[in-house]
Amino acid sequence: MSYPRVLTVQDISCVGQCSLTVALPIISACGVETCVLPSAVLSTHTGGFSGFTFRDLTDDMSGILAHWQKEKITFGAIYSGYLGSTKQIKYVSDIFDGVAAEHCVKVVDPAMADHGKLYYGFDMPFVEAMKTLCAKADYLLPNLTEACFLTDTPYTETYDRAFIDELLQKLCALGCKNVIFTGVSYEAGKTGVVVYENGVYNYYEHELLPNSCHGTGDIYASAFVGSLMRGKSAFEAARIAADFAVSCIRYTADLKDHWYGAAFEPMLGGLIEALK
Ligand code: PXL
Repeated sequence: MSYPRVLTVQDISCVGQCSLTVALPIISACGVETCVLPSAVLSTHTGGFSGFTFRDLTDDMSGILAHWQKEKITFGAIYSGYLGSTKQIKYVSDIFDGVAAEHCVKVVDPAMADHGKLYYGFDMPFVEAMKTLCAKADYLLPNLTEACFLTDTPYTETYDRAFIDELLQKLCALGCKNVIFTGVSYEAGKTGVVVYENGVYNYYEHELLPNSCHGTGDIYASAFVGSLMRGKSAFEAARIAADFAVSCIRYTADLKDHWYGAAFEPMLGGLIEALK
């Protein structure tokens, strides 16, 4: 029996419930071995804290890759998230090429922007480099802001299906195979995820909660990757991940002083159930 093994490359924000501190528990809860390559270590994430520390681990990456290759270690899926530097994107691309098992699924979350703006510390050269990594993705998971940056499209919060269709075409023109486009809303009070697979458009609509939480994109992508590795179709994985993310945001709304991330831990049982 084969045992699914994923590598995820993203930062460790020691406090903040995002990136590796959510990917590792969530993908593991899906029943999938989760290997990690930290892109950077921060005391907290950059969205709302000030004075955080940032240790860039770019220079460790080529040595780590070389060791894995020497040991003949490969992965059934490689999922990249928040990356620490523009230079690092090239190393992640080498990792995609160097330690992919046969039929390895490459998932790129271009975690770099939200609400119309790049996250702190990112610039246009980073966006340009990210386009080259997106070209290698079997599944690209952008939100609306990231999709706009990646396609040089002005950001707007008012749009229709034709606008989304055009973004999907332009994202695929970067070279990625399929797009899982999160946070696409066609109706007030609702949002959803577009699953654009082999040129076919599908949409899973769900509730739009009044509160939003930092790190929800990472929770979503992790649950998507875990579900995909458990043999779910892309649409099923997108639906399971959306329901899980919504449950985490709803739970967090009732918590006091929990502004920095989504409290996903009590919801893991529901994710495990959904995968049965
Ligand atoms: O959730 C995305 C993310 C991941 N890692 C760090 C971040 C952010 C978003 O701001 O700052 C360090």
